[in-house]
Formats: sequence, structure tokens, C-alpha cells
Amino acid sequence: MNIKNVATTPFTDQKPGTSGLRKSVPVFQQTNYLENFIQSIFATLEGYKGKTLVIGGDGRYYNREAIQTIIKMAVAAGFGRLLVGQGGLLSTPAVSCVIRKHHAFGGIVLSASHNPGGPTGDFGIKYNIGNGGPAPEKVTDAIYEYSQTVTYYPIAEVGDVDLDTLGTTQLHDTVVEIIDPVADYAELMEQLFDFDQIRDLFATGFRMRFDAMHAINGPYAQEILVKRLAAPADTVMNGTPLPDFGGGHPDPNLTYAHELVEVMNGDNPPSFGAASDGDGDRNMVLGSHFFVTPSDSLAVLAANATLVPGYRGGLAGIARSMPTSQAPDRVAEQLGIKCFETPTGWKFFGNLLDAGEATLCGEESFGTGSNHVREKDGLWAVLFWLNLLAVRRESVATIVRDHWQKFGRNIYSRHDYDEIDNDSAQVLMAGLREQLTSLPGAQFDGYRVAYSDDFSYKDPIDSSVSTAQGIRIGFNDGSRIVFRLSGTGTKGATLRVYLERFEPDEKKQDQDAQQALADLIAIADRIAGIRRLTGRDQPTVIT
Ligand code: VG1
Ligand code: CO
Repeated sequence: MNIKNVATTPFTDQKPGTSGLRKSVPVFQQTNYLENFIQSIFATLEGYKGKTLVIGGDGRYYNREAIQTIIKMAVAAGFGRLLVGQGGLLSTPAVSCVIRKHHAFGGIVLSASHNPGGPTGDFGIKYNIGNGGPAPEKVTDAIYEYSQTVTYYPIAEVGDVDLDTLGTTQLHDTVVEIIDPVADYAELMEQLFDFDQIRDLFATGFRMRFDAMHAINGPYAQEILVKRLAAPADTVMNGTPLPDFGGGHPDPNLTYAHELVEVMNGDNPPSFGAASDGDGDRNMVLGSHFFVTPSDSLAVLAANATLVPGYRGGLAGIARSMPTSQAPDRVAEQLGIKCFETPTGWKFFGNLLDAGEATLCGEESFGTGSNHVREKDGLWAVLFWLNLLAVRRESVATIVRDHWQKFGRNIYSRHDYDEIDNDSAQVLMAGLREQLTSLPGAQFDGYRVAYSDDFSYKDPIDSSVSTAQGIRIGFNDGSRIVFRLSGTGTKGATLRVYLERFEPDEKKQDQDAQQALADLIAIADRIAGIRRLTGRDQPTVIT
């Protein structure tokens, strides 16, 4: 078999963002675009010859073509074994699980996660390291640097691999193994949760609805919820993964998972509703007529963790991303454990999990996970909730309201302004940075600014420093407004405004978040000039 070196020239835009390299499909389809990036990954790695690489994606448009190319380049690079999900499919948490279980050197995840797919939609590539987690910044920086000088890439001249048939093929010195995408992951879930107890819950007539949004988690939910946990056959909706997600936006929030929201807010709704995103790492949790914010979800899971077999021994610590509400901090305080505040993006949790400093992690963006893998994990969060519901036999709303009574409620919302002009976004952020020194002490209606900063993080394990991670403005009553620009969007800029206010009074906890946060929403606009600079009257998406 021949290995060919193909000459190429760099693309200037291959800098990975919050979670890998994300571009529109036509960008990825340019000659050598994908190959350049893959070559940049392989060239940056050391000591992988003969080792195992895991490859899989969320099934979006271009997944199969990309996987064939990556297999041929991995063969040329000298990997010993490739574990590829059948049909080219593996959810992001399943990649993490498979890397860890099979002691792989790393993995390549093909996904643009919650971004829409299809011929004009988005595609993405992410490299995960041997702990199963997203490559840390020093690795992604090195990959980008290499991509700026790449001159050629080696590729094996072999035919396409049959991705649909389980089994192994030898290509040159590499064994290519097509694996069941669900098996290892389902086995791990059975170790963490009490499947008997959840089966008992379904046996009582308990109804749930899981919206896979025509994305990767359909087959996982079908196998685990319906087959292994004996949930009713109509539990999984939109369960077939489609290359364009059925034309939808595979982001599990109140706006894009509206089909599920309608079911859960309709007549005679199921007791529990959940959805996950394109690559299966996000989750949204709903009760009947009740929405659980992701920040509250993390806090509730932490407070109830010892009810679940995998966490019976208690938690070492909790970690949350900076813009996530401070609800988990309150739980950590009561449990006498640490709560870490990290920049946005799961890669920042890896060191804390590896060092045993944190057990549960979460982000306000519908991401929750634990030390069982090194990615956020949508179905894991759903099973965690199911296990809690099976033990407590109370409604989702009762469990959350009970939590608020005990800990107080951190009323929370995120406002996204999508596809705004890049320059205006930069002007807005620069304007905020200019105000950082003058804001403390300033009075806005009843709110006095206690501090304002541009969040910077020093990793407690490896001491690496990440600066300019978002503007935080804290008020004397514990309220917060956070501003940052998205690192996953592919069109223009996306401004995210995160709003939070603490409500200790039980009688005032059951109010609508937008109303409760109205003052802070107005203050955010006054400070940042959102309407003036973006020309938008309101956010594109409110979560
Ligand atoms: C967003 C979220 C962030 C999440 C990231 C990847 O990033 O805010 O919390 O980790 O997406 O999630 P950004 O930079 O656009 O705010 V996923 O499920 O899209 O891989
Ligand atoms: Co995702």
C-alpha cells in the first residue's frame, strides 16, 4: 500500500474556538481544508505511533466523507488501531467513554454540536486527549500554529472503509475496527445508576418524553431508556439521526426544542421531559409545566448526589463555568466542599476532574457532567434525574422548589444576540473594558456595583493562565451581569449576556425569571449600550 504526500498551503482561519474548529460545510469542503487541520493535529502529537485513535461524529452532513479521509490519514500517520463508531456515529460523551475504556491515545470528534447541519450548515472537528477530554489550550494553540505553516500531508492510498459493518480490517500497519457506538456507553451508565429502581418507576406508569432532535442521542436513548429501562415505546421522539437534523437547530433549549416544550406544557403532559443536542453532550430538563435552568439542575444533582449509586460516596468538589449561576456554590458551601469557577468550555474541567478535585461539573449552556468521562454528558444528566425521581417519587417541580427553599433561588437567564456585526461586537466589549475601573461604586437604581473585571483563570493544577474570558459586573446584593462573545458561532458575532439575582424569600421564589430580572436587563443595556451598538431591540434567544 502506498502512502502519498500531498502538497498544500495554509488556511489562515483554522484557530479552534471554545470547542474545536467550527466552520460552515462549504468551508470544510474546500480542497485540503479538512486534511490541513487533521495533519496539524497529528503533527502536533507525540508518541502516538502504534497507539489507538477513536473516531466518530454526530452524523451531520459531511460526517462520512470526513471520516474516510481521517481514517486514511491516520493510517499514514502510523496509528496502530482505529476505533470507529458504526455508521461513523459516536456521541461526544461516548467518544470520551471509549477513549478511557480502551486506553486510547486520543480521539477525533466530528461535530459542530448545537449548530445546525446540512449542506449549508456547520461542521466541526475537535481533538480529545487520552483522558477522554477536549484538548487543553496549549494543544489547540500548537495545532493552530502548525496549521499556519503546513506544507504537505501524508495519506494512505486505499479504498473507503465499510463504516456500516461491525468488525475489523487491516490497512497497512493499522487495524480499523468498526464498533457498536452505544455498547460501551450504555454499560458505563448501568454502573452509575440504579437501573432496577428506574425500571420500577416506569412500571408504575411514569411517563417521560426524550427529544433527540434528530441528532446523535436517538440510538442511545432508544437502547438505554426504552430497551434497558423498559420506558414506554413513545418515550423517544425525533429519534432518528438525520444529516440535517430534520432542518432543525439541534440545541436543547426552550426556543429550539419547542416540540418537546409544547408536549410538556400541554394537557396531561408526561412527568418528565428532556432533550439533548447535536452531539449528545447537552441536556435540557423539564417537568410538567416546569423548566429547570441548567445551573439549578447542577445544584440539585449535587445536593442529591448521594441518592445515586455512582455518587453514594459523596462529592470531592463541584466546578462550574464562570457565567453559570452561583446556585451550585451554595450547595458546595453546605456540603463543605470546594466550588471552582472556570472559563467557559469543558476543556477547563479536565484537570480538576483528573486531579480528583471535582466530581460534578456544569455550564449554564445546558451542559452537565461528572468524573465518569471528560465531556459533558446529556443522557447521563437525564439518567441522573430519572434516578432521583425514582428514589424521591416527587415531581420535578417539587424537587426544585424544595431546593430553592433550602438554598434560596438564583434567578437566572441568558440573552443571546446572534449574528451581530463583528466590529460592533468588538466596540461593545472594548467599551465595557474601558469602564472596568470606573464602575465599582456606581449606583444603578437600587443596585450598587461591588466589582467589575475581565475574568481571568489560573488553573489550580497546571498553573496555566487564561485571560479575557468575559466581563463580570457584580452588585452589592450578589446579583451579577456577565458579558462575553461566543467562541462557537460561525456567522458574525454572538453576544451573550448572563443575568443573575439571588432570591432568598420563599414567597418570592416562584416568579417569572424575565420579570424578576427586568431591572438587571435594563442595567445591562445602560452599561453596555447593547441596543445602540447592535441595533437590536431584543435578544435572538432567551434561555
Ligand atoms: C458554547 C457554550 C459553552 C459550551 C460550548 C460548547 O460556547 O456557551 O458553555 O461549552 O458552547 O458546547 P460559546 O463560546 O459559544 O459561548 V457544545 O455542546 O456546542 O460543544
Ligand atoms: Co454539544
